[in-house]
Amino acid sequence: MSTLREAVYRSATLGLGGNIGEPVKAMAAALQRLDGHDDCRVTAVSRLYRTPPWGKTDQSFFFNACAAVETRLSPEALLDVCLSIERAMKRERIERWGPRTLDIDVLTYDDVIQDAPRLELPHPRMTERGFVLLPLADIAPGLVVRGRPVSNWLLDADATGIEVADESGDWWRSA
Ligand code: PH2
Ligand code: MG
Ligand code: MG
Repeated sequence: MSTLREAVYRSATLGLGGNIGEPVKAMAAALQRLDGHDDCRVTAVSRLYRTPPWGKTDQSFFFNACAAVETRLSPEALLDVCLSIERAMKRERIERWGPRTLDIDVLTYDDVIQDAPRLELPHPRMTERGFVLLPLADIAPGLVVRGRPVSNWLLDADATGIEVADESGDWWRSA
């Protein structure tokens, strides 16, 4: 029996976003693929948000959402699955913080804190971004990140211009 099969399921959260092509379709397809993965299941998906671009502001609005998954993959293997899904969705990325078809970030993995160059956990900028905290608060308001619950970080976050684009947590099953 392989170690992979014996591993217990761990909880992780993911942030999804995109602003070129058909980002909602790409995000939905990505979540369906993750849910269909042998070592991964999607346990909750936030509402869908339309968000002003952050960092580099002269680009289109983004769509953003967050998901909770249970996985028996290691953090790095989960990241690899996310990156391969990004590639499969023909991700195009020209510059840092610039337009992209699909971005999937591993936000948290259990209570793992690591500073590894490939994957920093928790995601280093998640606690300052409204486009991450608002959707994450839909599905995990009590999740403690860097000593504070997500709902509490949200109080300090700038949510200007962020709108709910789809009220249901089911948008990803049909898109
Ligand atoms: N992602 C970025 C940079 N800026 N802005 C919004 N609104 N949403 C994003 O997902 C986003 C961003 C880099 O990953
Ligand atoms: Mg990102
Ligand atoms: Mg990314």
